[in-house]
Amino acid sequence: MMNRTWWKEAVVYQIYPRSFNDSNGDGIGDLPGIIERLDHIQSLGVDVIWVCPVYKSPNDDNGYDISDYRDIMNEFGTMADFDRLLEEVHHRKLKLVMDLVANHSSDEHTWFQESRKSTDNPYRDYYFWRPGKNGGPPNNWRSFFGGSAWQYDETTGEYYLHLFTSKQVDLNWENEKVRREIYDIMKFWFDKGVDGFRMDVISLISKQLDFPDVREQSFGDTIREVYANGPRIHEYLHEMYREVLSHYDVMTVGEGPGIDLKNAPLYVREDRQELQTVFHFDHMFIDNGPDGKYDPVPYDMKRFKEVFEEWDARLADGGWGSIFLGNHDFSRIVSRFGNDSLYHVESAKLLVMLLMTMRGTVYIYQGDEIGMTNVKYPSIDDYQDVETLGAWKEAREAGKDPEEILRSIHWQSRDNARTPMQWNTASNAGFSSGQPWLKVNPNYREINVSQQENDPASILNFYRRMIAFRKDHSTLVYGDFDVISTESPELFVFERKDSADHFRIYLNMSDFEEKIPDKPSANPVVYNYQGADSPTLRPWEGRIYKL
Ligand code: ISL
Ligand code: CA
Repeated sequence: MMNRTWWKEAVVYQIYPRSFNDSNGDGIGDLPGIIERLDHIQSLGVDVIWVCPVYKSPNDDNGYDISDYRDIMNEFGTMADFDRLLEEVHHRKLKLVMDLVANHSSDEHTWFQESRKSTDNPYRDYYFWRPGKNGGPPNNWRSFFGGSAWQYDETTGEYYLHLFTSKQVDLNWENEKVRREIYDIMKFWFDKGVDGFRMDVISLISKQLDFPDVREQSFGDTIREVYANGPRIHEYLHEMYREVLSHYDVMTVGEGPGIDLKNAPLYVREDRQELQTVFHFDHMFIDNGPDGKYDPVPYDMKRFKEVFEEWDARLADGGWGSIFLGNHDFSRIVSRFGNDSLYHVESAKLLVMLLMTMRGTVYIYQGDEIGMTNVKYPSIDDYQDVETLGAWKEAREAGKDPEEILRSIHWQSRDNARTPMQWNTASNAGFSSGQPWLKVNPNYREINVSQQENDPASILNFYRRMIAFRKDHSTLVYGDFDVISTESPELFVFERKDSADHFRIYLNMSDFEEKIPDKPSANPVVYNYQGADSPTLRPWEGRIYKL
């Protein structure tokens, strides 16, 4: 019998603060803006809010480059605003989870400002400094965002390591003082009453200290084999648990490039006392081609189903899964996994049926509750995301056709998920009275919260119903998950069952009709079309039967 906890049962709503709601007209979402919209979040029936980084930051990567872990980003407000947010969230019986970015700090953090001064500075060893080799960097490691992972620094004539941008400097966890600093920061926020952390690229914190050159292989393999899952990772996570986490009733979810089926239990099995859950990306990288994310190949739905099946089985006896289809780093779910033109409403509803019937803690990302879609900016100049701009630069240098690169950016850019939240039909979608930092998606006139609010058939109201349905049936949280094999790759059929209930879920993830194999005689209890007694599933039709 699985032990039951609040964080296993939680439905989490993820906020990207910069794009959520701007309260003062400077074009940037902020903390008072979030407070203004808490009623909306509460109305969904979710339990937890996860906010992407809100700490002081020069915003080279929108807050994932922190210059002061105990202060709030100027554009987002003040610590008083944060305290009020936390209070308002708790007042509504919701919980607040923050983003802990501890693999790297900003180069503008005082630790790094000190560290770069001299080779014998007390902070030198907070980061990885190495001499160059043969007139170049210490090894051939590439950054996630393109180019070398090493930056030369003139003051001392050495290079420092940065797996992301050169303003995101990798912290040296080998140094016990660094680990203490991070643990103290965690305690600072827990003592304020914060309810947990999503831990950014936590799989990367332990480095291979001999910094071996990587061989010719895909970047994904390099991450898994060289950058992630380093020699001391589990020692550090266990120490963090002992020193900090074990003293609080909080939730933890480690973000993990390079976390795979094989090593995941080492991170999350309860007896290991490390993390409660992780985000893996096996279903998110299926369409990456040989040259990675910006070289996409068609999505393989057979593989998609397998990933959910394998991961559930792997974590069934020890550990706990995370269920998500998108976040601030990926395309919009209805554009990527659904059909955002012909079957916009149907497929958006089907996707929330999928999310709310899987085993694991469920995450929904801002805007998905109204079916926000990808954006197609006409020019590269409209894009802001460092990953997108890095991919553009590399592809241009490799001589690729600009039109072709732009097409893959339309499909894959992280900015797809970062366009301002579409609240209503007012200018800038009601997000801001000023010029938004990133252009709004022009489809806000058709897709927005206020238009869906009072339409009982809207995506928004279907999200509310689906979330409530999950909350009413603990079988959907804890029950066994069994995939039923089908001939059609696009037909996803599975059952959830325990002693209380037995559900069979049919999801037609295609633009075509599908015959329902083994159709139950009773009527479905949830469905996303009007009327659901036909023997075939219409395009993107989903049905939940109680057996
Ligand atoms: O975004 C990705 C794929 O497009 C991932 O490879 C991503 O870069 C990786 O999962 C790490 O993401 C996290 O850390 C980054 C930050 O840019 C992302 O926003 C964050 O989610 C560096 O802090
Ligand atoms: Ca603002």
